[in-house]
Amino acid sequence: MKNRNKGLWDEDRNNRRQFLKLAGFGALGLITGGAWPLLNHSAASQNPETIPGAEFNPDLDISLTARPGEVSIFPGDPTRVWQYQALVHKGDKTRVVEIPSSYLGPIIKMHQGEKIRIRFNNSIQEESIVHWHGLHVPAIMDGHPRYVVPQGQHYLYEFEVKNRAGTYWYHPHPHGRTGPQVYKGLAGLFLVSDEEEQSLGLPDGEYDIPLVLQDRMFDPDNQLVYTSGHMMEQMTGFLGDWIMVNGMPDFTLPASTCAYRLRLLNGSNSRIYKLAWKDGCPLTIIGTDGGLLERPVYRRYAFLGPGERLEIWADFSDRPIDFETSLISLPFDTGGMGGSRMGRGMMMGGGMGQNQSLPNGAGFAVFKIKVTKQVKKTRTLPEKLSEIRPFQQDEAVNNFNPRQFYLTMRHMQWSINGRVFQIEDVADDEIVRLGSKEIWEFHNTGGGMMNMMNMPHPIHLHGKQFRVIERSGVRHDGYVDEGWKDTVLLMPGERIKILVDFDDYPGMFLYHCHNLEHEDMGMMRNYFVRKS
Ligand SMILES: [Cu+2]
Repeated sequence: MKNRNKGLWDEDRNNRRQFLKLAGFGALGLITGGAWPLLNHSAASQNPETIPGAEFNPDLDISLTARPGEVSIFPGDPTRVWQYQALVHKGDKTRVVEIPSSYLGPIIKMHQGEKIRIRFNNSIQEESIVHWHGLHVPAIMDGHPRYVVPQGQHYLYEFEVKNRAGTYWYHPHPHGRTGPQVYKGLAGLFLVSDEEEQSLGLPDGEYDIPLVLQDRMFDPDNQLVYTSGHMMEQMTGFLGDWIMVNGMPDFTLPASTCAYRLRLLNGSNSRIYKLAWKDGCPLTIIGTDGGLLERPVYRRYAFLGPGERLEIWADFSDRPIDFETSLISLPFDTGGMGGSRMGRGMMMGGGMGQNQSLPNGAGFAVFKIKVTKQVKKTRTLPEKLSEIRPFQQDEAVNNFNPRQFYLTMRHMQWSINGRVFQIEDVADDEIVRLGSKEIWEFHNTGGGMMNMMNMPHPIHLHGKQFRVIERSGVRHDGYVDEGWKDTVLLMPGERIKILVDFDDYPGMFLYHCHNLEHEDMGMMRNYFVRKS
């Protein structure tokens, strides 16, 4: 079966390449099993120069299938989920790491400069496409919703991993259905290493722990409940009452008496975590979305919005056996709806539904760490982690006139500059020039209605890592804006200026709120990187 499939794949690929060549396109991004439904609006914007051609020779060649499955999460009935499942066709099999008994997809591990081919197969009953969150890839490889493929069809990804070492991830990106698809289990980590990182001697192997934080809700039969049918729930975003770590409830990390690198991803649909150690010790933060910071930073607590990552150095070398601690999420005020301050269902006739049983901003334990093993392994936290060039704000072509984006509610719909997502729509003020650096300023102005509609929005840019140059209107601390970012959390009233370098890869990319229910509602727009 496997071989037969592979044969079909190769044949299909060759046919399509041939077809595209005839059609005047240099290479292939999309494979469909039958017709070519997306040619009209996808191939036309492909740029042959930025797409690997037929000579593409991957270091790792895998299939990644989204399909229905079952996992045992609680005693009793297994939970029906959707999962990514991988099969290695070529390359080192240890680069694809399954998380045992988790709905999460496998962890894909790549080194900077390596090439990867991913044959995405869609075996769920609705359209889907995969986005590589944080990775710097050509537009056609980025998983834009216009490239969705229906059940039974495929999409071929081929790209070189250009990113710095860091914790990236992948998840579906079909318009209007990202929230439910991620919620059902479709997500996985994509870890990148590079030489700079490897020279540091950071904790590795069993001391390098990925931790995907998500919240879920279950019915009495252990089945996932997704409560976003109600408009108010769509407005706030889904909030579950079970905190899952790597797909498991009540998670405890058994630790040894040594230093750990904890890689945290907020893979929740809309929950924000205000992370802290239970004992009040500061967090030692060594990395964010786009990899290691220049130097470790220390915070009493740190926000982690949906889509964001934080890497923490945690050293248990002077702890006794049986020592226990927890990473907790502290209570905080979200400044309006969906917050801990606002009563559940207040003014909304109780219509907020059950998803407010653990509101955004509530405090809870995320996971426990228990020291169970004595080891002699001394690691010293490096004083310097990486080389990060200070940003030069005046290099931006619009230094004195940043591009403005207002996050507002319009006709009971979240929008950006009053616009909602249209699959092909790019406004004049959403076109940037290839090779330019720009400052983009986002304003979380709120939704009016006496601040009832004020909500945090984690803003994510596709295809790019950027630098945060200024955050204002701030009523919270605990942001980690250092280093390279692809997602930034804006609390109500806040403004953020970021510096983006559109140095390569022309074409259409997305920017959007990573509260997945907001995104599905249309709080997402295209931006277009134009050549010349
Ligand atoms: Cu939002």
